[in-house]
Amino acid sequence: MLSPSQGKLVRNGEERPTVICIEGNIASGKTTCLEYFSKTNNIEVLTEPVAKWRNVRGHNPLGLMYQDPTRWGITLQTYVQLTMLDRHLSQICGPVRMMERSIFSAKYIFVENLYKSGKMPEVDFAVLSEWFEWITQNIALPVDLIVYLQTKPETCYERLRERCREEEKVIPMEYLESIHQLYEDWLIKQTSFKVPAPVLVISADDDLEKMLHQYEENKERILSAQR
Ligand code: DGT
Repeated sequence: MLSPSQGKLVRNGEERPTVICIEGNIASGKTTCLEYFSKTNNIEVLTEPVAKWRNVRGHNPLGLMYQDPTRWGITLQTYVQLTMLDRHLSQICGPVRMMERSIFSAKYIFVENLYKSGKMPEVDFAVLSEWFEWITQNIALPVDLIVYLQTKPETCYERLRERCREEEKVIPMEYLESIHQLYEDWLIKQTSFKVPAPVLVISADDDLEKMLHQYEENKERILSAQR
């Protein structure tokens, strides 16, 4: 259905670009993966709108959420949902779009984690879920492939310590373990939520050089958006 040289998919007679989402735990190496592919011709790379989450009209909902998730979880997640929707719907410049995470992982991983860990009040979860369901039932958000960077939570913990992002200093190992488990249930066991596209799993515990080699090896498979 897709020719890598052309990149365009034809579905229901309609030609549209291919959309690939890079998923994985916090500090799993998504940015490195996106940087690698940004050097390839004809790929549009969209990173997560983290800068916006750290500064919306002078406020930092990401930092607030880490300080007091029960109070600020809904605030961050509402904004994450909006900014991810905006990313999904923005005009695609080129035959292939590669984006960091998705509106799906924001809900299935992060909202779910806040709720399951008892840090999000039920009413906040209900309102976010209503929004999410309305969006996904009324707006087409096509995804053709999910690339899951599978890491041990310990690897992410080490990388987090090294990069030292101010807001993330409070993240404990248990948080990364919960996010990891939610990702595994969603994308590997496929027992929790609907998976919107085929999943390509790349083991991402290795150092930078080996990871770049893996991306090189998987490039064609990824760009042809088939398992
Ligand atoms: P990378 O390149 O794999 O190291 O990716 P990062 O760590 O730069 O980017 P990422 O997506 O893991 O997350 C940036 C920060 O935003 C991190 O502290 C986790 C947080 N975050 C991302 N999405 C959500 C979300 O939907 N809800 C919550 N609560 N936090 C989120």
